[in-house]
Formats: sequence, C-alpha cells, structure tokens
Amino acid sequence: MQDYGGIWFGWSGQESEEPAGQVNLQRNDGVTTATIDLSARDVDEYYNGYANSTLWPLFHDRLDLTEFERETGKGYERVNELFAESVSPLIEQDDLVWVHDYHLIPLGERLRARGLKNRIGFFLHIPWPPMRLFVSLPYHKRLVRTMLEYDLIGFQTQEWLESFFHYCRKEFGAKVNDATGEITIGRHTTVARAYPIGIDWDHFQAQGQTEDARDAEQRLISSTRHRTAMIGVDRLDYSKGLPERIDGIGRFFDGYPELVRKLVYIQIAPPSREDVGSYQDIRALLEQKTGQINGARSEVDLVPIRYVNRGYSHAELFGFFRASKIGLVTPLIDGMNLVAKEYLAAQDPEDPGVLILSQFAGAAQQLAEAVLVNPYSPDGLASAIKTALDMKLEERKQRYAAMLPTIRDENVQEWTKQFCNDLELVDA
Ligand code: ADQ
Repeated sequence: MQDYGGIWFGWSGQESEEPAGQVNLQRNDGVTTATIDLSARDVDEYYNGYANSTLWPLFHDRLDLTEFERETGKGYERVNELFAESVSPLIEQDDLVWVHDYHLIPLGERLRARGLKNRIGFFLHIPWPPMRLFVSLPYHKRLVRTMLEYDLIGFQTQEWLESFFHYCRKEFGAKVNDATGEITIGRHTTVARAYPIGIDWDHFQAQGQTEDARDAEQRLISSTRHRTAMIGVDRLDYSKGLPERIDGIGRFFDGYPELVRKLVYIQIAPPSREDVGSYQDIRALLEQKTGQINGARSEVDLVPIRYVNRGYSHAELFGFFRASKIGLVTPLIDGMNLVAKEYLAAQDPEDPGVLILSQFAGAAQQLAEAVLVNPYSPDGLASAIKTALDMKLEERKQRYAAMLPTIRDENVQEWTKQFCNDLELVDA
C-alpha cells in the first residue's frame, strides 16, 4: 500500500455497541486506512461464525469442525453488504479494487449491485477445497456465483486453482481455458490464475539488521548452549498440525533418547480466534501433549520442548530463526505458509539451517528442496528430524541456494505487481 497509494478498507477489529457504519479515516506510515466497527452480533455471526467456524474449517478439509448455521450465513451476507455500503463512496472511477480473502467473497458482487463499474479483483489466501467437500456447504452455488463477478480471481497455487476449475466445470458446466484461466459460463467470462504470495524480503532483511534481531539470536544461542535449536512459529490454529508435530517430536525422542540432550524444540504459538470453541480445544490439546513429553523427558537442568504462547516482532523472529538449525513447518494444509519462507530468509548463507516442510503447504510447490514430510506421520516427522540433524554443511548450502531465488525474487512486491498488472489487462 505504501508503494501504490490508495486506501486500505476493512473492519477496525473493534466492537461497538451501536456502530453507526461510520468510516474512520486515518493516515499512518504513508498508508490511508478506512475502517468501520462492527456490532457484537456482527462479530459473532460474521467473523467468529460464518468466516471462522464455517468457511475456514471447510476450506481446510475439516468438515468435522464445520458449523452450518443459517443465521451466521445471513450475518455474513449482511456484513458484506454493510462493507459495500461503507466503502463504495470512497471508490473513484479509475480505482482498481482488490478484495482479500474468504471473509469478503461476496463483496465484489455487492459493489456491482451498487453500480460499480471498476475493475475488481479477488485473492483467496487459503486453499480452495475439493469439490466433494465444498458442495456440503448450503448455498455453495450462490457463493461461487458472487465470486464469478470479479474480473480476476487469484489463488495461491495451481492445485487450488485446478480445484476451483473442477467445481466450475461440474456445477456450472463452465468452459475453462487452462492456459489463460478464462472461465466462461454462457456469455459471462471471468479469469482465475495462481499467484503464489511471497514475503517482504527487503523489509525482513532490514529487520534482521536491528539490535532486536541480534539480541534475540544471542538470547536463544546462550540459552540453548550445546544443544541444537529447532523452531516452529505458527498461529495457534488446528490447520497448522501442532499436536501432530509434537507427536512426531515425541516419536523422535523415543527412537533416540540419547539425543534429548542434543536437541531443544521451541514452539512459538500466539493464540488466535480465542472466541471460537475449536481454537480453545486445540490450545488445550497442545498444552497437554507438550506437558506429557516434558514430564517424561525433562531433567533438572533440561526441558526438551519450550512452548511459548505469545507473538514476537519480525525482528525477534528473524533472530530466533537464525539461531535455529532446524525450522519445522508442518501444517496439515495451508494456502501458502509464509513462516517457511521467513525461516529460510533469516538463514546465514554460509551455514544455513534445514527447513522441514509439510508436503501439504502451498509453499511446498515452490520449495521442493526443503525436507518434505507428511505431517500426519509421526514416524515420517521423526526421521525427517534425524535427517536434518545429520545433514552436512555442503548439502545444507546446496538446498538453501536452490530455494533462495524463489524467496528473494518472488516476493510480496512482485506478487502485488503481477496481480495488479493482470487486473488492469484482463478483458473486463
Ligand atoms: P496464516 O495462516 O496466518 O496466513 P502464514 O502464512 O504462516 O499463516 O503467516 C503468518 C504470519 O504471521 C507470518 O508472517 C509470521 O511471521 C507471523 N507469525 C506467526 N506466528 C507468529 C508469532 N508467534 N509472532 C509473530 N508473528 C507471527 C494466511 C494463510 C496462509 C498464507 C497467508 C498469506 O493461512 O496459508 O500464506 O495467509 O497469504
């Protein structure tokens, strides 16, 4: 936004008793933000409800956690209409409009209903589910019809894109041009393509040069001393495969008890979406599993797993990543996963650590030289950890060098440029 100008519009994150739908305009760090508050009912039905208890689990293959409630569905549509009403007066004739993520799928169609003729693009940050799962959503066709109102739809990977094509072919009898991404239904055409998101490489490197980053690195090195540090940094979410990861680490210690003194695992997991029941459950499960392993394997001078339930700045994360010889990123499914890229970006090119990455993260399609694992298999995780621990410097450098161009050059600025250029060019 700093590079492009324009306005960032969204929910303020605040609840107010009787929100007047009033837009609060602010300018910070060269970015203008326009936000509105939501009522407690809207937050409950729209954000905690339909977005995070229906769409999020369903799109992450967790039908067992997906709630189907007509009321929250209505709340989702109501709040999207409220967003459209609030933002439309801010949109000028030649503006590009770029809508982000599953909370806002119907927003483009709501803006069209208000007569907006601008080019409107949409990017989905999470996976697109397989058709068999997606059709379990009541009114799934209605939701996708709103999506087809965008001029350009972006997905993280080819896999999610193809899954969307498959749905459009089967449910709407659409003609799909796989090469151009054109989806034609009757006389209506829209375009969908894959745009893998990247990190802000320059900014992250600059963070790595700060005192906070150096302090964090030193803190970790001095507290782990002769042990190898292995790190995981994830939002506390059931899609991130945290209990499964702890099982894999437990399996590793079972197989190599002599290495308990050689390896320390640091899990940084700030709580998220704490008002949603399934997030309270995952937190309790993770605490229980971590406690079990620490109970069984700790000594008076040693704790095998450090579990930290808070967030850190990107500078501090850079330092922690750099001090860790193994990065463990093992989601059960993930649209992309930026932590995998950040871990690599923080490594010393002359002595890089090893990234262990889930084959089910979108990032695995770009980072094939990571040690790829099946996150559901504790044995697979345990042997990947052993492989990483034993990996020689030469191989670590080789793998790092092969992945470097992707994380450095296919960065978030390129991603923005490609999407926005395409949005300007597609036949609207
Ligand atoms: P997320 O599910 O939030 O994003 P991810 O891509 O890993 O997942 O991004 C998380 C971001 O939060 C990273 O920048 C990371 O550094 C930061 N973060 C995580 N834990 C942190 C902590 N303890 N302290 C501070 N910062 C922390 C969604 C999709 C992903 C997709 C992104 C971007 O689920 O698949 O990659 O959007 O499109």
